[in-house]
Amino acid sequence: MKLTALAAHTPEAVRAALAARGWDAQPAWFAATGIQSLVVLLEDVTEPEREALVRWGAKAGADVLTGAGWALVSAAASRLAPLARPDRLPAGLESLAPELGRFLASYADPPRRWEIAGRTLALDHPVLIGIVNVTPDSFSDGGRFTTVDRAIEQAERLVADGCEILDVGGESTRPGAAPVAPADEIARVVPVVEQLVQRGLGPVSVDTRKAAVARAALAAGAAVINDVSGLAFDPDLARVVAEGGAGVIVMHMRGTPDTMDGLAVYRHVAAEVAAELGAAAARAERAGVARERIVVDPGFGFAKGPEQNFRLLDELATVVGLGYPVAVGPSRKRFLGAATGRPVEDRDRATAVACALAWERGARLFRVHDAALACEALRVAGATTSPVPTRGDRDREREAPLGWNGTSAP
Ligand code: PMM
Repeated sequence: MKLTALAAHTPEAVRAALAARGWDAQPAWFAATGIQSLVVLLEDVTEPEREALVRWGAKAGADVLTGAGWALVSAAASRLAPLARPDRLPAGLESLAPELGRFLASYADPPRRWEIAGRTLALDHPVLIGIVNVTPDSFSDGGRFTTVDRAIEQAERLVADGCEILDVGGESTRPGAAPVAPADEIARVVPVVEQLVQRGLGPVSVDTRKAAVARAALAAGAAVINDVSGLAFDPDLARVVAEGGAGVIVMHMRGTPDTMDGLAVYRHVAAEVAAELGAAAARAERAGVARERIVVDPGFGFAKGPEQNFRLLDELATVVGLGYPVAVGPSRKRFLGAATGRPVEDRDRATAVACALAWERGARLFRVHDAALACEALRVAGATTSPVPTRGDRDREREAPLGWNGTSAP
């Protein structure tokens, strides 16, 4: 007998090994994701639930580590699947099914599209979002692109370098930055949005926390609102997004740019950021924003210190597990300087590496200042993962057996 160790950090190695042995794309993907080992952390677990989990674990061959009120469960996805099915669920674990079902469904069938105003963006490859700052005090552009002409010039370069979306921002979110009145922010942002749309550059996203700015931007042709406050700053913003049929990026932060550094206290940063982001995305859905229009972003650098940013980058799969497409914006941020010793104007290589790592952990959109380096890094990263079978592949393989999570179309 001959032994070969396969890589287990993604289902890719198993999928490729099965494909090399003649399996079709869909069953190979099903099987590879099904035998992938997953670890879920359960909290607010009652004592009877804990006992039921331990009994199930012993029978199912799953590892269960528990303490008062919590359990860590490690098992192949296909072994966890019965816990999400009311008809196969062991007695006493009923409260687990809905959340686990949602997680397993998005794990087996990650979102592949993002609906924004007027179009659908495919997420089967890394999507670059180019930053067009029209603030006089943005920390990394140093205010070089304050006029419309310069913003357009910058946007053209970003598109030429591979950006598919342009993110226009008229308010600096750096700690200590002067607040900008909505009318001033509109005056900065709207002429740039209009020009970008007129020239066919875009789709255009607008980085704002304010409903009035979002409304004006959408009327000018923007397709996405990017809110660094995670819909917490302006209670009307989510409704404006919903009414405008726009896409939204819901970013995680705590407090405001002026108070956030003091709020960077976490016991388990990835789990807490994911929980808070999940609540923000649920707020968007309650306000009428369709799930397909929502992207979440862990908010690197916002209410996080360097170590917390690196933990979050490493544990990004926890945010991906929420089931929304994930955007990241590590571009030129301080934590990259902390690791490399490089000043802000020399962090594009570090940004490109961070983007590639984030792709491998499941991020699909990347907000960057310099697109050329990030694009190259992401082409390499993207080439290491073959896409999940598309609907077309599935139609061709309609005769395939049911998936491990009990659905015929994962
Ligand atoms: N970072 C900044 C501003 N907007 N939006 C999203 N979605 N994600 C981010 O990480 C993010 C953001 C701050 O950086 P900048 O001032 O260089 O644009």
